[in-house]
Amino acid sequence: MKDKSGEVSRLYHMMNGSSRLGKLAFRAQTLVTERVRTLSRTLLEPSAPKLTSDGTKVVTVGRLESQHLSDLTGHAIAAIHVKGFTAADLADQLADWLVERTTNRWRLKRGDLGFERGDTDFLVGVGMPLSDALLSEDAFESYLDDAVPAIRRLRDSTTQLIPTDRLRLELDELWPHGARIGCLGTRKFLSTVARVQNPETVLHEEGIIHVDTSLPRLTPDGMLTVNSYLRVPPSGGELLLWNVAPSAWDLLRGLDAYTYLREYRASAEEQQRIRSRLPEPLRIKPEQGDLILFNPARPHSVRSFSEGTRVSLQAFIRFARNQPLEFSI
Ligand SMILES: O=C(O)CCC(=O)C(=O)O
Ligand SMILES: [Fe+2]
Repeated sequence: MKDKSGEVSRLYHMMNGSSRLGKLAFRAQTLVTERVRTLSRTLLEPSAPKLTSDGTKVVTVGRLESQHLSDLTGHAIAAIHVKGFTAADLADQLADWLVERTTNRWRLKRGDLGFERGDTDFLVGVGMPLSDALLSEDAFESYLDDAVPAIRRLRDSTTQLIPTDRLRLELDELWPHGARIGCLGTRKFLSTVARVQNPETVLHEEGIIHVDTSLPRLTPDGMLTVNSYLRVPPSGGELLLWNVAPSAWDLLRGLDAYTYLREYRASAEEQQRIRSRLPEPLRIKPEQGDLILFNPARPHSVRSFSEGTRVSLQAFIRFARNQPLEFSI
């Protein structure tokens, strides 16, 4: 451990509840989680009310503009689908390079059994996903140590501008306060992870419905997820996105479902229970080279496919009023 008394240690312990402040936060979170768990058991019963759609749509465009970003961060639209963001030859080149280097598997929660390494939706070619980085302080150190080398390995695999970098440049131009990579002190976060999915790595036909932010709501400050699709299967592999959330009434009724969703519940039964509380999802079919941005506080999943490979670069981007966009953990 390099930095026991430093910022990494503080952040890690804050997130995992071992500093005094962290312990308090952790205890409060545990109490709320327990309360919500009790509610979940009742509210996820078949008679519980469904969440309703807020009517927001996917906007399909040829180029990203400022208006699209303000509509997305203002929750006026559900997603931005940018067609042909990455040229096919570059997408192929990066996908080949990534498929060769793919090693790790993600961890997912399976019922009450806790996190397991094993059958999960994604394999990882570059960078460490947050779920792995937060397993231990050493893992978090390795995540930070490897953040810049990892993106440089990907960048060095081609002479062209990789989609992660192009997106960062465009966001810097489009967002009033610019865009940058988030950091902890002087150490940068990772600006993308690479994901490789094969038919056998996708757990359920309709994927695992989940949310990626701890806040069970859409707020003026929040997070976006962005995916660059480098290779897609001939059929299947759609992104399913549930445009539920903004009304206070929906939030109250939906709190149970959101907590459940945040826990990446992967058993077929749990997925079915979540699905039964949601309306029909929006179905987005990415093609090679497309880029899709949406708020991962909205439930989403990736549909299964029976042949081919699905290779994508994914990043989380935090947004807040009067602040730069930040590529983040
Ligand atoms: O691969 C995708 O289409 C979406 C992946 C996902 O879960 C996310 O971006 O948060
Ligand atoms: Fe996600």
